[in-house]
Amino acid sequence: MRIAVVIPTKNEEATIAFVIGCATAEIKKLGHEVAAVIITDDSKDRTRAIATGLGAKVVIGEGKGLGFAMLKGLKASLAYNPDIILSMDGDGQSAAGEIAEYLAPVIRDEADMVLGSRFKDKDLVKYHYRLKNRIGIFILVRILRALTKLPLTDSHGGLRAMRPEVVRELEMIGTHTYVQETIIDTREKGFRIVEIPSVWEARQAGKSRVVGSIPLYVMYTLPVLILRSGQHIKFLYPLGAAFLACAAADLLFVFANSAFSLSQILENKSFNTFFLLMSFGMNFLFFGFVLELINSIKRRVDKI
Ligand SMILES: Nc1nc2c(ncn2[C@@H]2O[C@H](COP(=O)(O)OP(=O)(O)OP(=O)(O)O)[C@@H](O)[C@H]2O)c(=O)[nH]1
Ligand SMILES: [Mg+2]
Repeated sequence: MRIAVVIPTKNEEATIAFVIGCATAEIKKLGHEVAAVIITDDSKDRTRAIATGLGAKVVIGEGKGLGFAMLKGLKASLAYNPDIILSMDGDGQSAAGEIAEYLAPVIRDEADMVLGSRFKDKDLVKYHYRLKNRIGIFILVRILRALTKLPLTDSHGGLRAMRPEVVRELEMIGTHTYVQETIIDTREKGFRIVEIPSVWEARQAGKSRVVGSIPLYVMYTLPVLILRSGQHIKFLYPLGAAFLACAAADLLFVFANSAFSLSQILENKSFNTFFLLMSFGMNFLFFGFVLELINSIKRRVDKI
């Protein structure tokens, strides 16, 4: 089989040679051909130079987030006509020795995408995993379970295997939502997803590039997750309509209490509340409308 490996990197000069070396050696040891190693890169250090020297193709990530970079890298891997595409973090946290276990469900035709879970068995995380990360994963997993109806136990495993069909059809809305949107999109399109237990080593060097700031991460991911859940239709429109109805009621109240005299209406304090309620109502409706517009564009792109 021909296996392509796509590795996202942001300043991983300390580990990239090790990661490329381990992945290619493992794939060859299993009797497969390495179709290509692709670095989807947003680095200011020597990561690109090192990867190029080792024969990897470098796809520039353009600094628009991991999601954008990965989508570009995965699509680029299709040019090498691989039978299976692996994605693997560039910081050495994923164990290349597990590659066979990721390929197996695809080769046995039991899965189209194989995800790794660091929480499916005990003691898979080999270092002190911070509480704030655990809480974040706990929340994200619950959201993903609700959206996909899959019994997932992790959202952020660093190693994945995918059929090229999955990658060919993959489209994402967000630029920072690679881990979540790939699962949601793959599931929506009817592909089979399997989760296997997977070891998670400590970062070999540097520090986390993805979750630098939790508020920023939430800002990037929350609208995309609301959009993909369809909750904007369920909640934003009714919420907007409810606020507008309250605004209308408030206005009637103001009119009735001011004997329909313009000067008294303007002096009535409840008149300010009317503007507040109306502004909330319009904002909820507008946000819902924009999200639905993005959703309909995505559906059209998916069809194409
Ligand atoms: N091209 C590109 N790669 C990125 C970006 N952000 C992170 N990466 C890479 O994506 C991989 C995962 O990022 P990490 O920061 O290690 O995320 P994490 O593993 O969830 O966090 P830690 O457990 O703290 O390492 C690493 O190989 C990063 O170099 C980005 O914006 N662009
Ligand atoms: Mg990492």
